Amino acid sequence: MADYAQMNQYLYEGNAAEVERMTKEALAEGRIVQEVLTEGLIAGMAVVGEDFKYNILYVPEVLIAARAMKAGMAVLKPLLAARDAEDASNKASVLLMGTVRGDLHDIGKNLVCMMAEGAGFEVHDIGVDQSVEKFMAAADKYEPQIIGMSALLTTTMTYMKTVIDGFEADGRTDVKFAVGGAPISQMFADEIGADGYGTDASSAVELFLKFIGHL
Ligand code: B1M
Repeated sequence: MADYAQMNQYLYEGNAAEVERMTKEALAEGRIVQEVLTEGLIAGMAVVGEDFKYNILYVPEVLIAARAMKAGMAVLKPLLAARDAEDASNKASVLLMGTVRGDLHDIGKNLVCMMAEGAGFEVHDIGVDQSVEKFMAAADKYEPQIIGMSALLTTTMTYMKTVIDGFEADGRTDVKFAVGGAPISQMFADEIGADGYGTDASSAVELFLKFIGHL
């Protein structure tokens, strides 16, 4: 039987091999992918976040825990990305995703990307620490209908407005902006003129589907 408490503990300790093994084991015994993700991985990372906040853990330990989380996510990725793959009707919809300038957090963004792929979107992930110029250059290249931005720091979340304003000043109003990340709220999204806010990866995908008129 899947022991999520033990899996959380391995993630906390940064034991990537055990997290990977237990993720595979949970799937092999028929646990649903969303449950393994939420209870096995995200719950473990929440404890890391708490202890990081109170200086019980420091950056190196958190980085190692993040590596363990990514090892588990790599096992789930094909399943998340394949879930609704038969719904090819979203295939024409292009999503550009990035974490904004000054911010190196990418785990949540990567999850949003995986689940959007699973919903049939063509996803272009430009990575972390992305400036408005980089978002614009990528938008020129991929012509997205939706741009998703992620920020995990209160010091970087304001840069989302810089990106939205930059596109507007350039007359590019044909794209929808979605924002998300731990410090983001609906109120903040409204304040900066974003078209929508996703509290987690599933609600982000629901929002993307609404943008393209599929919900
Ligand atoms: Co950082 N960090 N970190 N960190 N880190 C936080 C964010 C923090 C809350 C920790 C804490 O104090 N409790 C705190 C921010 C405080 C604040 O701003 N008020 C913090 C800090 C301070 C820092 C540094 C400044 C620490 C330092 O150097 N002194 C530094 C900054 C570096 C930088 O970015 N310039 C730093 C560094 C790091 C690491 C590199 C060590 C590592 C990142 C590794 C990586 O991402 N590759 C790290 C980590 C892992 C965290 C915590 C512990 C976990 C984040 C995470 O991956 N969560 C985090 C604490 C926390 O969030 N509780 C913390 C799991 C992930 C699945 O959730 O990212 O929230 P999340 O994504 C969710 C939703 O938010 C949403 O969907 C996802 C899935 O459900 N979502 C979207 C995300 N993007 C979305 C986009 C959407 C829609 C939904 O639409 C487009």
